[in-house]
Amino acid sequence: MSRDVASPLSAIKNAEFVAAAAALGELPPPLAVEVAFAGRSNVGKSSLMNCLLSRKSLVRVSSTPGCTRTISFFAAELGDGARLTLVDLPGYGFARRSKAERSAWASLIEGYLIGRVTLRAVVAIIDVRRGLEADDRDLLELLATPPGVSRPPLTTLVVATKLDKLPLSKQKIELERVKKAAGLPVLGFSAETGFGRDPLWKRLRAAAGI
Ligand SMILES: Nc1nc2c(ncn2[C@@H]2O[C@H](COP(=O)(O)OP(=O)(O)OP(=O)(O)O)[C@@H](O)[C@H]2O)c(=O)[nH]1
Ligand SMILES: [Mg+2]
Repeated sequence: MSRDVASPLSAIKNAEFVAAAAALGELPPPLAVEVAFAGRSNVGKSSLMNCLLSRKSLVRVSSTPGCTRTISFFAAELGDGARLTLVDLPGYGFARRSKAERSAWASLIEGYLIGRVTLRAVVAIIDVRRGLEADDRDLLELLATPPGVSRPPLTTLVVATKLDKLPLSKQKIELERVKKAAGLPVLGFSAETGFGRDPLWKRLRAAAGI
């Protein structure tokens, strides 16, 4: 597995933190087109975003599950001047928190996904070694429900990450398994090696219309 060479369409001219919101009332005004990154705690959401943004640690990465507790917004300017906001969502399915805390999280994520007018795509991130789990199915179902606001159709991109953790001989088989379970195309990814970065940018740009 070799690192993809960044094309001008996925080169990053600038990337910066914009805002973090712990409640729906704290969301920044919906001014730029957004793509959001969702998945179970510790699946590798923040790492994948750093990889896309060609930054080591702009988005906070932690070995402690449930580290990302806010919705965080990052503005990116690409090689050709196109602009896109990347949104890091809190991880779901972290059992060690209280029920009340978990339901507050769920309503924050759901409120954002259903109500954000500038949202164009959601990357549903799956750990390729674990496959599609109940929480992931819930997310895919939520993404397929009509939004509460008027906006162009949302694109769901299923990405199976941590591909580097599987031997080459298993990668294709496991990707196929995730694809079958999700009923959607699946992109393989590794934040460790950068595998899948360019194809994902291509899909994100198409979904965002940039
Ligand atoms: N080998 C390998 N490790 C990864 C990859 N992506 C993430 N990790 C590791 O997995 C752990 C969790 O990564 P994060 O990016 O913080 O995951 P997250 O989904 O943002 O986690 P929360 O914000 O807590 O929900 C870290 O130790 C990362 O270094 C990958 O593609 N390959
Ligand atoms: Mg995170």
